[in-house]
Amino acid sequence: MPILTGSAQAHTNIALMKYWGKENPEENIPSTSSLSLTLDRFYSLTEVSAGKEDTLTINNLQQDPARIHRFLDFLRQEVQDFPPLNVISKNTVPTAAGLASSASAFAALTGAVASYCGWDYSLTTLSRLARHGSGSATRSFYPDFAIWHKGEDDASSYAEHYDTPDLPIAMVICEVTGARKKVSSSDGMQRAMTSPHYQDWVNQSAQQLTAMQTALQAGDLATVGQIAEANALAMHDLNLTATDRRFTYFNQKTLALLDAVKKLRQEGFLAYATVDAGPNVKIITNQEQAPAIVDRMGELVRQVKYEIVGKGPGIVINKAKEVPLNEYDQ
Ligand code: 2P0
Repeated sequence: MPILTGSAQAHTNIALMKYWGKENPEENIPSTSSLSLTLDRFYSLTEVSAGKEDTLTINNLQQDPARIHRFLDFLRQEVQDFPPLNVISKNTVPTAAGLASSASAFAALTGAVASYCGWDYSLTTLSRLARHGSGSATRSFYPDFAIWHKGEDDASSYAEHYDTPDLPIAMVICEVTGARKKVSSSDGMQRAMTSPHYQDWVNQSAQQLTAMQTALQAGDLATVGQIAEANALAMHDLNLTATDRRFTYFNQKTLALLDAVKKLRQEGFLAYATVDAGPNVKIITNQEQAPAIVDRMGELVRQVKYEIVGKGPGIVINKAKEVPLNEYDQ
């Protein structure tokens, strides 16, 4: 007997303007709009088919399905009922090490369910739905740049493609450790919101977003990098100055990498840093300089894995297909 499978592939994204704080935690509505670059190298390829209960397998390992189960139940109530699903995912993103694995994971899962159920929704609708699984997933539906409009309610908080002239942007991922992060993004954001600097962050972020959009339209990658670095450091300042359980994602290597990026700039490189919910640093640069940056960073900070990434594609949602049971590899 054949079984019906739905599948989708979504690439991860790195925010140049961060999402860090929720105006409405129940609905995952953020306090700020954010803007990201979709990456070419890291993605989630997810397949779903009916099972006895919701299960999750990532890279051939069974995982706790609690979080995807909550999200699938949300979709069942919000959109349409569907049976319990076996979710099988291939994930090339270092999981939970601050490389935003939940972004590609929840975008691909939303796409796979849409494929399975035959939903013919727009990407903005799927982006809005994916927001309930993970905020950063809203941005993983689009190629190149995406902007997540914070909105003010469920209907208005979703991401869309952000069109720019063809920019030679590249990133150098400086991977310090593949270890799981200690403070989840949701918990980190909750703590960050207790910082006395929080309202300033929200106000400044709106101004930075406008300036970033101007720089992107002008193809001015130095200004894009400058704003992204300032925005990321302000985000991490919130964690350090939280009045409720202050913390940091930085470790010694993170600090060494940030220093090295500054040094590279003094040496004339186009190099600006951004850091997410983990110790890894991502250097914003252009395609031409990226290989020399890898070489120079390798001299300055050792025992770090350097990888060049570029602009990535939008989500691919496959048509559901019938697979003979004996070919179906679980
Ligand atoms: C971002 N991050 O804009 C920010 C910057 C990490 C640092 O979005 O609670 O896993 O699931 O909505 O999407 C990571 O947070 O958080 C994230 P939830 P998510 O990329």
